[in-house]
Parts: sequence; structure tokens; C-alpha cells
Amino acid sequence: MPDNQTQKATAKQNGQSKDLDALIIGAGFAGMYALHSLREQGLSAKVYDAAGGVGGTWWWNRYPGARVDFPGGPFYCYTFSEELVQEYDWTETQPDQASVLAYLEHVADKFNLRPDIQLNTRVSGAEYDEASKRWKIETGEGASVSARFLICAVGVLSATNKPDIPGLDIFAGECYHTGQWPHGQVDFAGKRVGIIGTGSSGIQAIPVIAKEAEHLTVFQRTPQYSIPAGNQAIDADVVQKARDNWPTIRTYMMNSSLGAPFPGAQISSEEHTADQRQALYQRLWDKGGLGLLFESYTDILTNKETSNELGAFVRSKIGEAVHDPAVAEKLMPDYYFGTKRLIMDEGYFETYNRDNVTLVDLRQDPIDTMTPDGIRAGNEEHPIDILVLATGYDAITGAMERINPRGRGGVTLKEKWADRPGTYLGMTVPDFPNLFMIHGPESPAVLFNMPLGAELQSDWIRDCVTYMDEQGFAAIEPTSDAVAVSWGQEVDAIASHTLFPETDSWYTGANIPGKNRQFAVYLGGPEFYERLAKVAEEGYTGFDLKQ
Ligand code: NA7
Repeated sequence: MPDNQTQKATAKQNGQSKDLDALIIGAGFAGMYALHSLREQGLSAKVYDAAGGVGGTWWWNRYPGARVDFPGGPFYCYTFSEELVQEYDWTETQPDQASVLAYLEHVADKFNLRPDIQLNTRVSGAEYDEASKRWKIETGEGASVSARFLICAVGVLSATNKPDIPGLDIFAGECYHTGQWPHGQVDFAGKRVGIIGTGSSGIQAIPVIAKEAEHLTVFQRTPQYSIPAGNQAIDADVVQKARDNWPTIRTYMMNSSLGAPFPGAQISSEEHTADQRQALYQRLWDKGGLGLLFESYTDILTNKETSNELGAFVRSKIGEAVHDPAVAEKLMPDYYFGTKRLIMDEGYFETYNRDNVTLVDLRQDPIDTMTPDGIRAGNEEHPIDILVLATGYDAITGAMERINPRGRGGVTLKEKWADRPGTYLGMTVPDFPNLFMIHGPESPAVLFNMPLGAELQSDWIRDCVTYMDEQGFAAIEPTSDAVAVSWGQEVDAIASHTLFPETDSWYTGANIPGKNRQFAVYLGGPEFYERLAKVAEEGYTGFDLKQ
């Protein structure tokens, strides 16, 4: 960025600190890049974040074992700055939480983002004022700021789900949620630990906690497919190749279905014999990582037989890993393979062979109540000193609904989304002019490389704001038709060709009692970004622009 642009943006802000072009909520991958991108354009912007540091989800999720579950290193990070790619050294293919956080702190310093990031500041409300065409944003600390644009980079998995377990308040031991993990060391040594939840967080944490605790009791509601992460030291040749061809690699990732540096499956399962399929599953299993799902066959997520065949392959691996057949049986998943977030682990199933680990199947023995000393499930007492809630998130919509902004005429987002979290392009909502979401409902979000997706969506927002300024528009808002017909139907139509909607998961909202069921992720991958470009090229079709 030209230096004078940065100075202009900062000076503008210093003079008008309560009157911004854009207020960004969230200092994770998305919010930090949005800040950089808008400042590059000479706009005044600030980020508010409730956390005590930058990093967003990577600041909060510091539970033991937390790692990237996507091809990492130079691929799960910012791609916009070639200089950053050239200079930053990753050590593992699936970096741990501390490494990702260190990277984001480095980025905050390198691009001088910190002066415009206000931490320990929770946005408690936001209201659109039609007369001034500005958002008024309030913080929990009682301060307020006004901005032309409200950019919500609040995270897909950030609103923690604390289940309503009877007696939770009378439990006398320590209790931690994986998504709000304490910053000091949690000492499991000599402790009896209970963990509720076996999603990605639980399955990453369980092997680590089991090694430290005196005893670990795992309370499992739904058995999950989990595959070896295949994490390893980063290959210097792979990194060098990526660095030497960065613009090409970047373009390749933008055009790949997951935003990943690999091509994805090329053939349908029908093109192989049963023996060939088993051989391929085995090869991808040995390799570890996402390949088993995304590099095997094109119809894993669309064809029930193929999904079930791969599911049976993974169940056979669980049977081999777990010595006690009764325990193995309880760990066998029974949903379509890949239709819940695919989990990657480091020795998860083998952990059940340890003498100090017990599995409680909540489908058979539901939790009756917490007691001061532990958990009673199926009439059996499980004494516990530390309870870990690995119970996930009110995903995709939760963080936005907790802020619950008020749009035109005072309508709240929750009211607007009472039947369905309708959006246009996953980024905008009718009656909420000048509000943009990054990784919002009905965007590719978690099913595309998230840092790369955040860059592409932020750039689109920046270009939209620039277009409005050039054309003299003060407000932009999607039409109701664009939301319900153009976008909503497209999102549903793509999802209906897959098995995703058939499974209870946080993708569908089924993990939160009372939440409307909707598969709220756009599955078109790179087509999403082509669509964004087309909408912009055609003068922002589907939007009302007002002067
Ligand atoms: P997930 O994947 O939503 O997992 C939450 C787990 O907690 C899952 O096993 C749930 O069972 C279980 N759960 C939730 N509520 C309860 C209650 N009331 N009783 C018992 N068990 C319960 O969240 P994670 O944090 O693991 O992973 C989220 C993402 O974060 C992940 O994809 C990574 O990308 C990072 P259920 O399956 O709903 O029956």
C-alpha cells in the first residue's frame, strides 16, 4: 500500500475517531484483513473485539490439542502478500493453535494493524439510522461509535454452545468450555476429568488430556468419523515450490473446490472396481488428512452407497484400533460419511485402550444430573474434578444473532431470520443497509479455505464501497427477491444434490435445541467468487443502491 494512503486513513481516524467509514467486528483472520484492505483504500476503519488479543477463534480456542484441520502451512494463511508468504516459516503441515496465533500476531505487527484494533471491547448492539444512513454501534463498556458501514467478521464457530445440563450450577469442580479456554495452564495431573462432546474439539483434546489426567471419562452423544490427521514437519521443497510459483498457486487455490492446493477427486466411484476402491481408501487413509474425503471419489457426498462404503471402511479402522469390541461398538458412527465436519485426530481411537479412559455412551446412559462431585449418567456416578465442555457452537448464525443488530424501521436480525437466515450472497440482508458479513450464512464459509475466502470477500466489500463512493451512493441493500429467489433457492438447490441436509449437524443447526433446520452453507466453492465478481461487474445486480 502506498504509505500516504495509510497515513491518510490513520489521520482521518484520529480526527474523527467516533465517525468512521467502517466499523469491523472481530479481530480474527477476516476482520484483520478487512481492516488492512479498507485502509489500503484510504478509508477510516476500526476493529472492535471482545478478546484480549488478536486472533479471533484462534485466540479463544486454546484447548489442548487444538490444530488446523485443513492443509496448513503456507496454504492456511493469508495469501494476498507475497512478501508475507516468502518470509513466514511454518513448521508443521497442520499447525497448532499457538503457531496460528503467533502468525496472526506477526501479521498485526507487520501491517501495523494494532492502532486500529480495539480489544476487550464487546459490541453489545448496533442500529441503522435511516436519516444519516449510518450505523450506530454500542459497546458493553457504554461507548458508541458511528460508521457508514458495519462489517461483521464475527466467526462461524464463535458463539459457544453451553448445553442446559441439569445441575451444572451445583458442580463444585473446575469447568471449561473448549471455545473459551483459560489462558493460564489447566493442570490435569492427578485429576479426574470428564469431557462432554466428541466433535473436532473433543477429539483433538481427548488424547492429550488422557496422557495427563489420572482418569478421563468421555461422555459421547453421537459417535463420529475421525481420520488420522497426518500432521508432519513441513516439507521444505513443497514450501519452496509454493514460494517460487506463488501467484499461480494462489490462483489455483481460488479456483479449487475447497480453496485448497490440491485438485480434489477426479473420478466417480463407479469408474473403479470394489478392490480398486478399497486400495484407494487405504492409500488415502495412510497418507492422512482430508484426502480420504476430497481426493477419493466425486460422489462420496452425493451417493448414499459410496458414502456408506467409505463409512464402512473407516468403521473397520475403528474396530482395528480399539481393543475392547464393546467399546469399539459404541464408537461406531452411523451417519453418511463426510456429512458432519470431518474430524482429524492424532491417536483418538487408540486412546480408548488406555486403562485411565472410560467411555460413557449417552444414547444408552443419558446424563441424569451433575452433582457437586461429578456426573450421574444412567444411574451411575462418575466422580470428576474438572469438567470440559467440548459441546461446540451455535454455528454460522449464532454470533450475528447474539449481537442482533437493528436494521431499517428497528427490525432486529433475529426477527428477520425467524424462519430462515436469508442472505444475498451470504453477505447482506434486506432491511440492513450497509451491513456486510464475512463468512455469513449461505456463504461457502467453513467449506472453503477460510483465510483465503475472507480475503476474497473483504476485497469484494472494499470494491463495493469504492464503487458507491465513486458513483455517489450512500446506501446499499439487497432486494427481497435477490435473497429469497436468487440466492436462497440456489443455496438449497445445490445442497439438495448432496447428503449434507440428511444429517443432524451444526451445518444444519440441529445441534442447537429449537433452531430452525437449514443447511446454511453455499456448496458451490469457487463459483461463489465468480458470482460475486459477476454481480459487481454488472453494477451490483440484486441490490438497491440509494444516494
Ligand atoms: P461440534 O462439532 O459441534 O461438537 C460438539 C460435541 O458436543 C458433539 O459431540 C455433540 O454431540 C456434543 N454435544 C453438544 N451438546 C451436547 C449435550 N447437551 N449433551 C451431550 N453432548 C453434547 O463442536 P466442536 O467444537 O467439536 O467443533 C466445531 C468446529 O470447531 C470444528 O469443526 C472445527 O473446525 C473447529 P452431537 O454430535 O450434537 O450429538
